[in-house]
Amino acid sequence: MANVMPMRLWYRSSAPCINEFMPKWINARQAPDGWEKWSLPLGNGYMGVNVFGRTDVERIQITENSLCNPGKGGGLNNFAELMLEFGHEKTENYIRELCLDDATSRVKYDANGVTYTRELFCSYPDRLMAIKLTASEKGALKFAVKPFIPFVKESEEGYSKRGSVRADGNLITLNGEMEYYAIQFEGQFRVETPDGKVFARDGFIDVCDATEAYIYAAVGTNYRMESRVFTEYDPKKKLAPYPHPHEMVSGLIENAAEMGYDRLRARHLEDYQSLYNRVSFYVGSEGYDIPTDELLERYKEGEKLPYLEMLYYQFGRYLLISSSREGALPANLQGVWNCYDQSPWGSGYWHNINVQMNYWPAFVANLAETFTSYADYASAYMAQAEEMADDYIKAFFPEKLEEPGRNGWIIGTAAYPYTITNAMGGTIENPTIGHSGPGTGAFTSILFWEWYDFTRDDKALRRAFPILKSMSHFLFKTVTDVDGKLLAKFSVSPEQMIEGKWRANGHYYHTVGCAFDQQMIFENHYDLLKAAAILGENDDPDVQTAREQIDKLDPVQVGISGQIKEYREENAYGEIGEWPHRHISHLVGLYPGSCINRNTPAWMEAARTTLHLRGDRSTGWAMAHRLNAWARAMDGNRAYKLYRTLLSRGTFPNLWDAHPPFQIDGNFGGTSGVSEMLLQSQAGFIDILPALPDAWADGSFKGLVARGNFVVDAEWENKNVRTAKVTARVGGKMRIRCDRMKNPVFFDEAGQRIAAENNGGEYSILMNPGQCVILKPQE
Ligand code: FUC
Repeated sequence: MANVMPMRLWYRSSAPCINEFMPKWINARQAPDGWEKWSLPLGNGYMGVNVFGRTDVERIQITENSLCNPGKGGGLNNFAELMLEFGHEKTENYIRELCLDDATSRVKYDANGVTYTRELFCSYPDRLMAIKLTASEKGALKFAVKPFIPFVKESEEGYSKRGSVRADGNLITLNGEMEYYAIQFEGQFRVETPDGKVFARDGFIDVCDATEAYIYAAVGTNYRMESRVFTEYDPKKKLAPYPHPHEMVSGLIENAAEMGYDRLRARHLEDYQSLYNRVSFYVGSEGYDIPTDELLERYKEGEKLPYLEMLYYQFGRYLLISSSREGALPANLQGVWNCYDQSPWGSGYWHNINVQMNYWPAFVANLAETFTSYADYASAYMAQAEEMADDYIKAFFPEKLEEPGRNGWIIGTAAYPYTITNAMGGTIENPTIGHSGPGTGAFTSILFWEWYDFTRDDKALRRAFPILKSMSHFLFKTVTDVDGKLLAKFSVSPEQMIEGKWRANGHYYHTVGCAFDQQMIFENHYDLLKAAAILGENDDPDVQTAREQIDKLDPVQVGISGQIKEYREENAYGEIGEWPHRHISHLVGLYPGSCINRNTPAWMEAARTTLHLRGDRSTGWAMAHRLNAWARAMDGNRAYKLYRTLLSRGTFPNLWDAHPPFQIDGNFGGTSGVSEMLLQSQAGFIDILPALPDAWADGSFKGLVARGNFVVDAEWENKNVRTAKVTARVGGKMRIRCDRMKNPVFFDEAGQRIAAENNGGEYSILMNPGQCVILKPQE
């Protein structure tokens, strides 16, 4: 099922590139506006590519997520810069685009009476980037292919980066070593032209007299996403057993040359579209013919431009497919895109909201496969996470310490491809600097339950169960009996500060039983109980303890302002901490958790009050979290307002989310928020259009997924659902509410009526795998 209309970001000028083309200009943390705000991202999980679309010297920047250099507190490094020198200064009819329908970037312009085109994509099945270049006149294509290694540092002790670039025939090989983790890296660029000439020079290749040319690029390092990388504490030895990437990269490049561009492209399309095409979303076409930067500007002025709203939604799905694929590292804080020497926050996997938000759209927006890379990452770090739980319990609850490896697992805020950190965000020796409580682990494990709940895949359940169980086992130890309640001790609501003026002079507030930790512990135990019931593990000792403890967690308390209390000791809203804080950690039970739902009306009301009091304006991802929360609070117009705010105040012209700086979490949170407006299922039934705004009075969606692995389509007019369709991927009891359809009647595909049980507007039907039912209002 294709989208109702083409989805593309497009511009009439190239991305700016200031002081370009010398490695020395890309200074650490210097904001290279062109890259962050204007370049267009491609990716296949294994590599990320930013295309500038320039005509004088094209800049194509390449990222590989394992090339980390933790020197000076940073993390991910820029892998390579590929320059294509055309020398076309004066051009006409310029256009560049990123088409989401085929995950392809294109550049087209006229220079000297010739039309030049470029087409670029990153293929997951063939693990490479491919570029096709053409000229409208025979032999008019002439350019130099010049890759370089940015941020080479020969002399920085302990943190050096060395490398060289060699051209031979039609192949350029770039390789080197980054000292800290002894990372060996290699990239290859192969140039092909059916009718032109290719000359290898000193580190680059000249192409001339061509009408058509192709470049294939593949990159790799000796990194492996395996346990030993995390449990080996000597950075130099982490990658010691793994082979140099040369053979792997050579294999990819040879395969590319053998296949040729058209086959590579067909394989790319087949792979990409098998994921992307599953979902369509339509609420109006206005804005389609406006360049994306102008579209965003006009949107900020308040124009109604639904095309941008659809585009941003699908862009989030596109980015997830492009940055999170099985076999590669998961999507980090910037997905798989980084041009810096020291990337912001090290491009880490930040676990007090950011990395979880990356995966919030995965299940509902029909991309469950993208979660596999995070699940595999978790399998790799789990042994270290268990060691850290041992240390943590030893330091804080020595009386509860069990044998090593028997204390559950823990994850703190900061995590990277090579190491994770403990739950306080600080060190065991100095826990006072921590800023996020033990709930961060359960904030993570919730994704594993959702993975199963949305897919109903036994394999996912078998992976989720031990993760939930071991997390509960750890959490049992972190709670203390206080007047009959079990409260997390050393509890911290992520990043909330007290005293001083905001960050200046302030410090993190440490307490007992804050809402964040209590709600997350509750959700983990609850998910464990559901998983255990399915697997017949009800008698497991941890499951029994979770059952005993769950009712004593008291996850939601309402204060005198009618708010959900962030802290038990708080009376009125905002008494403790920054009242407009970006984190809304006391609402994690509303989203992504589900203990606050439409069956708990008093809590729901308190959640709304809290959202009002907290305010809408915040950083990129924080607005996205509010959007999801308002959708769960079933206020469509307010959710829509948040979506508009996110787009207007937290989005760069290339539609990347602006924390600022660029963080990809807000993109993903935006996509999940819109999905939540359209479809929810956390309260035990499928809820169609639970938060539909007036602005989307007419529209349709196809392919969203509800828990139970039911795929849902709907069409509506004047906010009334005209027809909806539910397809059972795995079958089972389907429960549904569709308050926007009067007296729904159920049909099979042949138009035969199907009986449904009606329980106060909640209908249920037992469905077979593959079966579909269609809902229509009674005539
Ligand atoms: C969390 C947030 C910050 C930032 C950082 C990467 O700690 O509180 O705002 O997004 O992650």
